Amino acid sequence: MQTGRIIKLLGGFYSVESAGKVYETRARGNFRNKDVKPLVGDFVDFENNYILSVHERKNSLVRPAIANIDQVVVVMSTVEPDFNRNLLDRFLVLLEHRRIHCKIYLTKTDLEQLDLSDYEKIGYEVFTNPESLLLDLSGKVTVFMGQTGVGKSTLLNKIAPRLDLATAEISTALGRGRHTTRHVELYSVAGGRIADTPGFSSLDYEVDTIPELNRCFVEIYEVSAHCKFRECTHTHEPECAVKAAVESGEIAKSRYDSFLQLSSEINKTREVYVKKAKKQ
Ligand SMILES: Nc1nc2c(ncn2[C@@H]2O[C@H](COP(=O)(O)OP(=O)(O)OP(=O)(O)O)[C@@H](O)[C@H]2O)c(=O)[nH]1
Ligand SMILES: [Mg+2]
Ligand SMILES: [Zn+2]
Repeated sequence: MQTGRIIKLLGGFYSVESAGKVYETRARGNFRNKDVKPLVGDFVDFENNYILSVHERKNSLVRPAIANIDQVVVVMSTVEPDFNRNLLDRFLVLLEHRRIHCKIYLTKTDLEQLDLSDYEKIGYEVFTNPESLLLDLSGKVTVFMGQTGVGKSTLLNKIAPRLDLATAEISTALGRGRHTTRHVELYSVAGGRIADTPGFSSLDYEVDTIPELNRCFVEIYEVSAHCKFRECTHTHEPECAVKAAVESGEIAKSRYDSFLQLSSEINKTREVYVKKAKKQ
């Protein structure tokens, strides 16, 4: 029996790397934890090209399906597709929820500039050039996520030209509703591993309670300790420290707006759920 790490999933085959060699394996036969589907990034025990078991994960994502991630770089473009603060906040909420360290990379700054200092202020590193990002990859598994067409594959090709990943004109990528990048693979780059991922058209931020949403907006969470009510929703309550911080400009209005929008989405989903439960 050997232990290794899954670095690629393609056509039902898991490529497992062990001691510098890559083995093509499958997950069936005497696979022990059948309820756990092996993911790229998983550490596994395998024998005769069959995965026997999956080691415990430190974290994972559903889309892309990758486990044991050290950091996610959320890739956003200034234009084409247009920069969207609400979408960025949805990414950040998902990653805070999954407790995965995240950074922001801004592309297409040659076409338009954008000031993201409000995100830096609340603790998210913002990158705009491949060189500084390269320094940050060693010893880590870094996953690049972002809407289709923002330039994830283009960025990775700049970081590691030998990858030669397929890229597409934005019109083609968005127009046909298909993604240029299709499978999940961890590439060895700059002493670490990186994964390009397919873009998507909608994002599930997975949070379904207001207290958890509160925790996932890091600066709102910090300030909310000073709200009069412990369960403050930062909407109608008196002596709300969050609303005061928005008014004073300490909390960005756009972040507060995202918080309110996601709150109302969560409340709506819960209402539907409660109604259904009552009917039964
Ligand atoms: N001007 C400019 N164009 C860019 C930049 N980065 C990417 N592009 C263009 O944007 C288009 C989409 O780039 P891709 O790298 O394929 O985007 P992607 O995020 O990998 O898209 P999916 O694989 O579909 O998720 C291509 O035409 C790129 O040439 C940039 O920094 N500046
Ligand atoms: Mg791509
Ligand atoms: Zn409050």
